Amino acid sequence: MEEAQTLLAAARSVVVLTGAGVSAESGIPTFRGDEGLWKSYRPERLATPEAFASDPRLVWEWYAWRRELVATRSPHSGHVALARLCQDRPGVRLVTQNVDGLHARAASEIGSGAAPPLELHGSLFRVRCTACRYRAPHTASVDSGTVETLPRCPECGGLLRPAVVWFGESLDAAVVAEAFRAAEEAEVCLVVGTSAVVQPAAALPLSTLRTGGAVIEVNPVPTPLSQVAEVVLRGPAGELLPPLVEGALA
Ligand code: BJW
Ligand code: ZN
Repeated sequence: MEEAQTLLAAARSVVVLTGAGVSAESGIPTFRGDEGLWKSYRPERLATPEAFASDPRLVWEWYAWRRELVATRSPHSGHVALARLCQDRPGVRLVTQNVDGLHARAASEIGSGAAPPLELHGSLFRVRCTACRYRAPHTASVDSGTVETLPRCPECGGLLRPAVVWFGESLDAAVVAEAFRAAEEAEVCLVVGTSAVVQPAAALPLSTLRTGGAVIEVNPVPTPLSQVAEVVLRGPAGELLPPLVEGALA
């Protein structure tokens, strides 16, 4: 812990990459692992454009369930610690694979004016049209009972879909470019709660390493990144991030 605090305290530029594990202690299931969502739902049935094209009702049902779950949950001490780090240190950029919006909620809870997190995989609370370029925030509840009740585009009447990035889809090029720029400039990449297997997100810490920076990993279990990390903190984000950030900001 001390080594991680010292590294983080000394770094002028930091990129933080988070994954589903950072929200686990808020009661939001991760994807992989024993308790993960993929244990009960096959990714190719739900998180691909092909799945949506073949059964939009089923896919919307899954997303409606996750939206409702997230709406009842709150950011925990780990989210708040990261929000504080971003607030106090202008050189820190937060990049998340999560679609739950909890980092932004934590930032708003503490009144942070820091740049919003870069959301690599989109958001559960935005939609886009499958037929035109319409995109918008969307928090209203979705009736996924039948295809007829699914949300429709106000511009063209096309079917709306969650504005998240599914397997085989490209990420927003501007968001990816900004995330890689931050990772390349960073002296430290703090990686929290990701299995580090999904590309291109998993390559971000490698960019930091390539340009001479160091990786700190926070995860209860080993990942492919563990062997290249300078420091590995084994344990849950909610327990480890508050002392890590407190020490780095002291
Ligand atoms: C805790 C904790 C606690 C628990 N505290 N930690 C072969 C090689 C390389 C790449 C590919 C390949 N074949 C295909 C690809 C490309 C593919 C990919 O990477 N696949 C790999 C699986 C192999 N990538 C893509 O398709 C991406 N697009 C792309 O590459 O475009 C170009 C292209 C186009 C066409 C063809 C090929 C390329 C898009 C990826 C989109 C990912 N989308 C999802 C769903 C988003 C929407 C939704 O949420 O529904 O994003 S999948 C899912 O995985 C979600 C997550 O953001 C993402 C990453 O998961 P994450 O966050 O790491 O979660 P977990 O569950 O895996 O891990 C949780 C971790 O937390 C664990 O380590 C726990 O130990 C830990 N943890 N409790 C701290 N309390
Ligand atoms: Zn439309």
